[in-house]
Amino acid sequence: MKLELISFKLCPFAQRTIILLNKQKLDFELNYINPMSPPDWFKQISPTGQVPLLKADEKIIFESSVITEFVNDISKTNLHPSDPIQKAENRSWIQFSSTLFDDLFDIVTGNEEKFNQSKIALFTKLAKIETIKSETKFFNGNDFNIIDAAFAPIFMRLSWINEFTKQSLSLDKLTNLSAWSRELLQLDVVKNSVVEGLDDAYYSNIEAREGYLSTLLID
Ligand SMILES: N[C@@H](CCC(=O)N[C@@H](CS)C(=O)NCC(=O)O)C(=O)O
Repeated sequence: MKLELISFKLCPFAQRTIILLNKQKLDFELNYINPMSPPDWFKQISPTGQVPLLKADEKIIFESSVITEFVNDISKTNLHPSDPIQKAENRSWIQFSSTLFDDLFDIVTGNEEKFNQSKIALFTKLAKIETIKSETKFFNGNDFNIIDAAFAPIFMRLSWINEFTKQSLSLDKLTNLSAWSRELLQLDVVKNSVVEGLDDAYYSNIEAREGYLSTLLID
């Protein structure tokens, strides 16, 4: 099957799908667009106007959680729990994790008041995940699963923000999440899921947004 992923370099949702495609060692063509000014051909094939979008032969598959499950379905190794309850729980938390990006967007773009509100919202959610995350290496144990691919992009962005500021979004008090984040961010499959220099691009993005977070940047 011919796979082509349409992505955007800064997109955390697309990053999830790249992690899974690489983890499953599938061949795919990777093409970048800017979804804020999409080319006409993309508008014609994308129902939502959003990336990631996967072309599987001529079929169009969209929504990162659907793409990652599809990638898993066509692979030899299963990276989802086989127990239906555990699989459903994983799917619930994957969906929950997507809402963290809304808070992160407001943290990056908002004024001081919005920043503080969104930081509370983000950490309230993270605290909930902390209580259900066991002390195992990855979410479900010692093996990397789809849910790990779903969370890695948020941890990558939090670690960049902490590096660029004086730990303004530190995970230190959330010990299970800190350990999980460290495990994920050292994996090649996670490191190689973004283009080189994306951390600098993310720094520039924070600066360009001119929100409160940009005032916390250290050079
Ligand atoms: N629920 C979607 C969210 C994807 C998404 O928000 N993509 C952003 C880029 S990171 C996008 O394409 N934005 C353009 C738009 O919404 O028009 C998924 O999980 O795939």
